Amino acid sequence: MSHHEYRFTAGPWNIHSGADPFGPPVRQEIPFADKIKRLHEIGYHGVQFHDDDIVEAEADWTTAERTAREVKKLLEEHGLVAEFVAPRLWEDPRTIDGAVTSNDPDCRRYALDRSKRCLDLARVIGTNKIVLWPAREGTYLREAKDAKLAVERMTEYINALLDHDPECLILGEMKPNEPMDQAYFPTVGHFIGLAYRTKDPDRVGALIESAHAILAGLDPSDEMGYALAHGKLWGVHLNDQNGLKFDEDKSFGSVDLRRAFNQVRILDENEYGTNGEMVGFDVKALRTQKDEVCYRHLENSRRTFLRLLEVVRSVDAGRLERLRAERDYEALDQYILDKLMGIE
Ligand code: XUL
Ligand code: MN
Repeated sequence: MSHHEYRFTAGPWNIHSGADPFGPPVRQEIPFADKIKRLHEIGYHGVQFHDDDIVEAEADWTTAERTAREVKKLLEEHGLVAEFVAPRLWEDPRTIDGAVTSNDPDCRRYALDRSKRCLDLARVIGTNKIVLWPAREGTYLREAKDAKLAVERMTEYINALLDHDPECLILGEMKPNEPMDQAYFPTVGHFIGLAYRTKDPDRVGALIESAHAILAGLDPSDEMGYALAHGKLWGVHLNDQNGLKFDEDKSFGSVDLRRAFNQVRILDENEYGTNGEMVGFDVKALRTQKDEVCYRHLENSRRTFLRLLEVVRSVDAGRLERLRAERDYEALDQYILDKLMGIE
């Protein structure tokens, strides 16, 4: 097994002032340039963006291009790169009932135009990856939209993006619910099925978020295994989630260390990262956190990943194989628990 290095990323939204649906901000807003500097200082290599993290969605293209160049320069000053750009298709009034799967053709046109612009922005900032989190591509009630048509519309939309930029890579980030009651593409399997229906399946892959898999009642490392088997795991959003609640975006490993261990294990066994993939953390600071320690969740997630990596790499592969062959899964269970407790 290779012992390659990992490159870590996070988005500017992962450093935030703590407002939630029930209360106002509790920390100072931090200027973008300060976030970038600090991410570098705490061992991060790249930044993930929404299109409007770079420049307002309404800005004309000349302004947008200039601003994206400035942001790229800022990244370069700190030795950072942009990992991907994601069109934020869930805040505009035109996407209230979905962007790609809206019943209204004008709304679908808006979503497509904005996504094409996102591809252009991605190129200026130095990446060919865009991430699609289909936030409102679902329903609150079954009769509101046509579930079969939704798949056709998503396929057409992706085809149009593939045409727009022949070099782009499209990464779907699936989540089963929130803000919608039911999403049309709740898991990575749904999206990969759709990827094969597009005109260039080799350029359509996935980003897997731990919390989203858990919300679907699935194990994140198994979801990663599925995408890896298709050669389509091009991004991750590692975090943690305490059961079926709102999307908590807890620090990686905070709830279930063994579940985190298995994510690191499958990534490392498959040499994730050797093809330019990065380890993204989509984590949120607890609202109780004070200003001076508002990067702790990012520092901790990285630290936990690297510590678990040591544990993963210390697993005795021969012993594991023997226990598998003997089908002594009780002994295997305890071996892993002892590893996690630092006994073995
Ligand atoms: C939503 C989510 C998003 C995406 C990027 O749950 O995870 O932040 O990661 O659009
Ligand atoms: Mn995410």
